Amino acid sequence: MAVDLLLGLQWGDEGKGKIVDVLTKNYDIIARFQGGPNAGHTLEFDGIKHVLHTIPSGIFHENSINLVGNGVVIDPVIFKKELQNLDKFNLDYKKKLLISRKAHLILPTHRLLDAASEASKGKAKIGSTLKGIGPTYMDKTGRNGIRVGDTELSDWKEKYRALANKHEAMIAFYNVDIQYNLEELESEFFSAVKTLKELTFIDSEEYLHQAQKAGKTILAEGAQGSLLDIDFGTYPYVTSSNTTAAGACTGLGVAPGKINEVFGIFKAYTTRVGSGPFPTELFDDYGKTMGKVGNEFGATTGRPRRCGWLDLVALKYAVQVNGVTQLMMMKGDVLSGFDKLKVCTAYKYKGETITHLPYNIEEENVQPIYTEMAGWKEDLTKMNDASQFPKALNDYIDFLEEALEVPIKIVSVGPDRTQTIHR
Ligand code: 2SA
Ligand code: MG
Repeated sequence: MAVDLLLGLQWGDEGKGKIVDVLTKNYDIIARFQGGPNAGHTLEFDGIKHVLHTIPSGIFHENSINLVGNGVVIDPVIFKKELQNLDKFNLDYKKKLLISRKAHLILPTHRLLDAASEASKGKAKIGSTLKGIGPTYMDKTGRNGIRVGDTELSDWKEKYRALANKHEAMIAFYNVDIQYNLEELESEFFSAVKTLKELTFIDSEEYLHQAQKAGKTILAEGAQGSLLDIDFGTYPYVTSSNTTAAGACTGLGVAPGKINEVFGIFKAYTTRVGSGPFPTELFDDYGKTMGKVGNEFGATTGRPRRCGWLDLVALKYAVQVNGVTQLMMMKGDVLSGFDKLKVCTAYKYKGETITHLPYNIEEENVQPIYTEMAGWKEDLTKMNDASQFPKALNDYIDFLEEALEVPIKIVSVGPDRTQTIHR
């Protein structure tokens, strides 16, 4: 049986959580393959809004198994809080949540190192979520990390101590003002590890292999977005994992040939939270309206998101890198009432017009070239069939489909599960 992938095609916050939740009923297993508590996946149903960080977005569906894969980094402290938030839903999550032994742990000192690194960079800071993501992946690739499976070994606390001591020396080396009480942080950490150990740890690649053999359906849920990919994103203003399709292979142990559909999620406009280049960013009333109507605040940190027009050059790049087979457009409803819409279809780059994403998309290098389109006035949020769409919205969708050469199969017209229109 095949594995389907669901990925964000921009700088994150495209609405992946909502779509996973909508699609979950079709899958036996939902698996996260990268990122960690930097993610904020928002789900809304039955009048309740819920934000997940590390736990896969299938947790609210009765029959799906939710797997945290080897490519994910887990902060036991945040994970424990996420579990506590689930308590009110009366889910039997212990049966539905599996953790890969090979997933790496975020230690309290990883979070401190993240803060120290950001503080040392001054204006050049990445604008990280300060969840310790970068330092944890650094220890993973540097072969110093502590994995979930280590906590089952008798000597893991010694390994922990050695690594935390090294981190403390590194924090001192940064020579920035970071206040902390490690004893307190550690007692919270070890108590949270205990809670984590109440869940089932598995050799997840073997589990997924057997599940595929048994004909189970699997959806791999990405976090952040393609333009934050460590290799293909706007480096160094990226996250520290592979957010693109290839990340699902390494983050779950799924063979490339087993990947079937690649669902690419994008917003009808663009947002970015944190630092880094953003060619179509708006500083005018159009951008402010997107932020306000779209409620564009980080789901994890509460930071306001930067907003701008849709960038087709960047989106096309993401479609190609991921091999997207179906597109899903989110938040078209936010654009209702705009007198005009603009879509970036090319860049002016070193005096030339280009339609691919160049090495450096800093402001001084690229200027967006726009195609202007008519806006629509109609409120989309109560619509339940594509036949009700206004002409201007259909024109917008057709224009994008033609440029991206992939069909837009879902148009979301509001945050709720039910506000999802299939085409
Ligand atoms: P990090 O913490 O090391 O991964 O940060 C590196 C960059 O990646 C960006 N990043 C994100 N961008 C959008 N959404 C993310 N998740 C949260 C959300 C973010 C929030 O869903 O809203 O609440 O602020 C996310 N996670 C990481 C980050 O902004 C840096 O640019
Ligand atoms: Mg988010």
